[in-house]
Amino acid sequence: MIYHLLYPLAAKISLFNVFRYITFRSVYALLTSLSISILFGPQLIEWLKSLHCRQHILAEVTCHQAKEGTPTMGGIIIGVALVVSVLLWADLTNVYVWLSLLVFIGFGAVGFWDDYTKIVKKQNKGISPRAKLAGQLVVAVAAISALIFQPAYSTQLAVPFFKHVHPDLGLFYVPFAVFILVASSNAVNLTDGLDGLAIGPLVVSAACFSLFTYAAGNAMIAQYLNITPVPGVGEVTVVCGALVGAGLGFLWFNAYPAQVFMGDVGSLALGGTLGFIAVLAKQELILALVGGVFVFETLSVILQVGYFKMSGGKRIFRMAPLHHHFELKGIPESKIIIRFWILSILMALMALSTLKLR
Ligand code: 57M
Repeated sequence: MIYHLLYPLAAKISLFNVFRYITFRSVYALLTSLSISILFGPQLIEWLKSLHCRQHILAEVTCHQAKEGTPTMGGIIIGVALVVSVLLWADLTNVYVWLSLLVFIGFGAVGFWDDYTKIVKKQNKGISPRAKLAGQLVVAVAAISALIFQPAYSTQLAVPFFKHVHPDLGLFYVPFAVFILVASSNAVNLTDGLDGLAIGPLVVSAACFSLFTYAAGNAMIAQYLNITPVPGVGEVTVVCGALVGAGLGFLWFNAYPAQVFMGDVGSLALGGTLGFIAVLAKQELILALVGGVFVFETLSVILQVGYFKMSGGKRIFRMAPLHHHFELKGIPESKIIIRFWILSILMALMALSTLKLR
């Protein structure tokens, strides 16, 4: 709204020209969402406490017993900060901006449904995995179907390292992209098991994708870097900026020892949105490197469950997802978290370097 209100004034006062720039608005989107989540975070935590939205810790998770009763569903503050900031700073005539917000809200609604069933209705297991997956599929299919009908959007796939390989998946792009959104949503959810473990790499990934969306949306940069141009997607950089700010603001309270957890309302929404931004930027495959921490965590579960079934009860890790393995080895929680953050930064830098390795 600020963009729509103030940029037209540039015709009279040249200073307002600054609102034209995606970079400027992305930085202010970041600062706005950061301020909202830090300023309103304490109120939200008190509100969640008053509604008894508190995490129950299973008895077998001995090293987490001190966390019993920590308020959860803090992802709501990320959502509020993100939506307000994007509405203020983005060009609201841009369809990709709206689709990104709708993906966040859609996946967030599925997570909210699960949290509500678990925490408010006290049904310990929440909604069934099948219902959760069905909800995620509905949101993902709707978003990707809307996306491929955009005239400027191509169903070609960019393959990292190979600048001339762009297979056109045609209609098969829909199931492929839907898989990315759902997998990314669940991977962030699995990772969200230690204080700041999911939101740290999420902020790093969103920052990294802000560069990819900016580059894809700028014809000259896209041509120079030999990446698929997506006219209009540069505006999603504002969404990435708002995500980084909202995530950092949430981390303020979720940092070890956490005052609040994000809940599925946060983890499913953030993961789905990250996947969608990778699809928008036409960097679908590189997401596996940018979000490498989420991939390792998910692979550890797949390997653990697969090996457990095949070997008749043996395990590869002491416990999956991977962060539990390190905890059970006696590594302090804060050390595991910071090491995962370091890995995440390294992998994001490697992903950015692929822009020149083609
Ligand atoms: C949700 N939820 C956290 C919090 C957070 C198939 C199987 C691997 C599934 C997996 C699972 O259920 N994962 C999804 C993980 C939970 O956090 C809540 O959930 C939200 C995210 N959805 O926002 O509201 C607990 O995580 C801890 N936590 C923090 N700080 C945070 O900032 O410390 C979360 C956020 C919280 C808190 O303790 O209560 C979770 O871990 O449950 N299941 C598992 O991860 C289980 N693993 C397992 O069973 N492994 C088996 C097999 C099946 C692979 C094995 O290795 O043999 C673990 N879950 C728990 N304890 N709770 C086992 C140990």
